[in-house]
Amino acid sequence: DRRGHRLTWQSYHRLEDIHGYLDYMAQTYPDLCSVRTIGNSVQGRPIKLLKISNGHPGNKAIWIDGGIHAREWISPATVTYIINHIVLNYESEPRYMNGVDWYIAPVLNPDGYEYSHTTDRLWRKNRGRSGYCTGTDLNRNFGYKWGGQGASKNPCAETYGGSRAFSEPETAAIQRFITGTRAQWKAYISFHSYGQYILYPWGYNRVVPPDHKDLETVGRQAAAAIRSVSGSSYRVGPAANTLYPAAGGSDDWAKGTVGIKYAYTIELRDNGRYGFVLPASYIDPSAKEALAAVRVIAQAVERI
Ligand code: ING
Ligand code: ZN
Repeated sequence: DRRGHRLTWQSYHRLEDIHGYLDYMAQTYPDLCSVRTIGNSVQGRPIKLLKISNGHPGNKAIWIDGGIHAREWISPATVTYIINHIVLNYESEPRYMNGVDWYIAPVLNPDGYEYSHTTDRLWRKNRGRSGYCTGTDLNRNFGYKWGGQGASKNPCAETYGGSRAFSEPETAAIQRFITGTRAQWKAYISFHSYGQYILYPWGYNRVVPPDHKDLETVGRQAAAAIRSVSGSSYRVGPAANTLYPAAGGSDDWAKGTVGIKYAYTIELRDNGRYGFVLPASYIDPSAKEALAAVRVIAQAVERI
């Protein structure tokens, strides 16, 4: 068994430290935390998820993920920071935070994440082989409007959507877990970088869902909360209109197929100065502002 863990929020860590931390949290706070492997990557690495719950039967469920894209290191660092905050401050948090079953997966693309540490810092996709090229863009591999605009059919492209929806074990694991877990899913938050955006569906096309006003309102409240904790500005809007059209993204699937109301992709820091290679000194401020956004979404979930 594990005494302690090696994770900090002063530097970026390898997968082993992040997974060791999740195991440590489950061992140290067994009444609150449980860890589960929801599947394995192409190369056989576990995809781990921490559930944080007080076990009350009426709880709403919120999904948070990070590390869909290998090079976006600020994402797993932010997601583990959020875990740490929720668990260590559990008793003093308001009901909108502990009336939630949190399902949090910090590294959805463990092979790519490790590859970005060992070999190619700017690797984005997973590590599945497709003929002459390697990697599927996991954020083009989800099954709502799969294969549309902004996803490539060329296996060598950075935005290759895969041979079919959920062709990759990493996305298939998420699909299986979310659709197979009896939970009152109300929010789905996927952390990426960079650019400082709070995006909501649709990504596949320049149209918006019927309740887009609710997503816009909560998104703006989240951006305002971020501004008040750090002064950073985040733009809010539907993904295809605000950034670019991209079919097969996780938030489109969460909303379009599963019906999770508050589905967001949050693009963390920065605005392009460092881009994906954000220095570790930014983990703390970036994670603090992301936590402010998560709080706002949790308050919206409480009101549903
Ligand atoms: N950006 C996202 C990407 O997958 C995105 C933008 C968000 C697309 C939501 C589709 C839906 O391209 C990064 N930085 O990965
Ligand atoms: Zn990304």
